[in-house]
Amino acid sequence: MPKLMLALDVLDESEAIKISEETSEYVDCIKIGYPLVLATDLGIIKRIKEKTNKEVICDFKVADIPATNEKIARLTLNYADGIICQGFVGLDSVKAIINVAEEYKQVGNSKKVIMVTEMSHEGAKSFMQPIANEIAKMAGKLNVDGIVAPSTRPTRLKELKEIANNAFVISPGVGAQGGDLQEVLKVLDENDYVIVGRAIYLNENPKESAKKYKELL
Ligand code: O7E
Repeated sequence: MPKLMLALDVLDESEAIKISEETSEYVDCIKIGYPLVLATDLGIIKRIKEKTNKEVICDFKVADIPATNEKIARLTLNYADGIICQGFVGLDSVKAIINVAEEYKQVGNSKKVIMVTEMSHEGAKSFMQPIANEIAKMAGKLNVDGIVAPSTRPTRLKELKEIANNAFVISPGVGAQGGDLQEVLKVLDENDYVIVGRAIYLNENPKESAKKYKELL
């Protein structure tokens, strides 16, 4: 059974804390990205971790030259348990992030590097999909911890998971984006994560919604 990752894309700190505390019984990991960090500050990652005791992954989809990726990774991993980066920028840019994560590992602090292959929205078919298999191959070569692949396209999810076979998969698209959870469950295993955002945090009862997803998983 895959794990449940909450995409905490709300814009208000008290709401973020309330939802993450209410749902923490059913959520395995929390993903925090630009919406919440820009609405508050980077320290929100630490505050949510303290309130929930959950693993927090930071989703900045980092996509810059190696020197800049390194700076972003250093600042982010000071707070987060893992970082999400884009793979299309190439091997050297992703390697710069892996190097920072390895520095943390050397002092006994394990940090995950997760790389996007193909995104879940319609527009990803234009430019990302044609190169996504190559990006997934690079995930294997670089030995990243995880990849991001779409729940909106279970066939592609399966292909990308098979190509990057040493990496776990975190997969968005179930819930508000209409992905078919039953099809996704045929592909993912216990090392992987289903990401759910709006279907939980916009529900009038986020706790009940998180419980429902946890049970379905
Ligand atoms: O559609 P929702 O509300 O369930 O939220 C999905 C979350 O996953 C949201 O934070 C969005 O930014 C993110 N996401 C996608 O929806 N599609 C992708 O292809 C990639 C991501 C993402 O988070 O990438 C890193 C995991």
